[in-house]
Amino acid sequence: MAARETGEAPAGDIGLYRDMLLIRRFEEKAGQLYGMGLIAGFCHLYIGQEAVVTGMESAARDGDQRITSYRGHGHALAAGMAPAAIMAELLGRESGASGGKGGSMHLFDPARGFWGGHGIVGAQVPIGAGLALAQKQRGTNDVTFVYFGDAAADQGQVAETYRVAQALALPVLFVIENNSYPAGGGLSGAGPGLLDRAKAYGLPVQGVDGMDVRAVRGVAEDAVLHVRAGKGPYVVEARTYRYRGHSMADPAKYRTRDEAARMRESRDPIDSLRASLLAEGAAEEDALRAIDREVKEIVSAAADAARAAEAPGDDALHRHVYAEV
Ligand SMILES: Cc1ncc(C[n+]2csc(CCOP(=O)(O)OP(=O)(O)O)c2C)c(N)n1
Ligand SMILES: [Mg+2]
Repeated sequence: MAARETGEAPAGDIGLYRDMLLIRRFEEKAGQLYGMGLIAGFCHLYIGQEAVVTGMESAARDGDQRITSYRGHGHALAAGMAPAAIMAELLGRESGASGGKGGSMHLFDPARGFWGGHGIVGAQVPIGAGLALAQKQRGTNDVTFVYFGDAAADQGQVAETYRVAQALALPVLFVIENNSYPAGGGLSGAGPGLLDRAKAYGLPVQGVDGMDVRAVRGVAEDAVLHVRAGKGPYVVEARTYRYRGHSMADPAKYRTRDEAARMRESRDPIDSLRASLLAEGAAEEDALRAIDREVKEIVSAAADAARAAEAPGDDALHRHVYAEV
């Protein structure tokens, strides 16, 4: 986990619980603000998938880099970006992570190794390999985490990136977040399995239950060990599920309401961990309630600050157009 602006999370499994809950509450609030007309443009929520980025990031350290798709609020939070800076960006405010000019799909924070937020499906995959190439050339042992969806995994540029990453032994960890759905359609995944395709290029692969944060952490630790040791790329496929539509504009008519409700009731990553922690005596109900309250306060404060903040002024139009030298 990179240095964070939300205070240190508790260590171990309780930290995983807090990190997932922060993403869940943040996304619920973003959904509300979108419904109130305060967020313009696209907004893709990560609700249901929290265990993937939380488990993966638990194996990261300072200096590691990460890059993801447009469904990236949770990744930005897990990278340690301030919830207030992310929320302000969603609302197009000057205090936002990208100065209010990027919006939900274009969050960036190079100081925390967070390189977006990309709206072109799959584009982050070769860019991520480029980040890893830079790390290798600098002689660090840092890892680049590259997150992408099941539909993105169908793209030719992903196959090309596997090939180059393997040939150059790049320090890159590819994480396929298989939430079973491409945008507004049915199940993806025709043809060879997503991991078989990577195996064909000689990359080591591992599948994992993406609704079980402890399982994801275990696989992340093995994968990071491999990549950090200079042995080249690694691919993880986390099988997960998104509860909401593809974006806020998607009523998700291609599946029954029951399907999402069943998943939420039986497989929810946060409820499952909460139940395990209590059953194992690893946490007290009161302590978990205190975390719930703390997280809610962080998210409410971020939303209040974003609503009160200013939009960028006209002068901002001319900034960030050309590199300043
Ligand atoms: C190159 C490109 N093609 C099509 C689109 C439209 N589009 C946006 S999201 C999406 C589906 C991506 O699904 P997946 O990779 O599974 O990621 P998820 O949204 O499920 O996280 C599509 C086709 C796009 N943004 N870019
Ligand atoms: Mg998908």
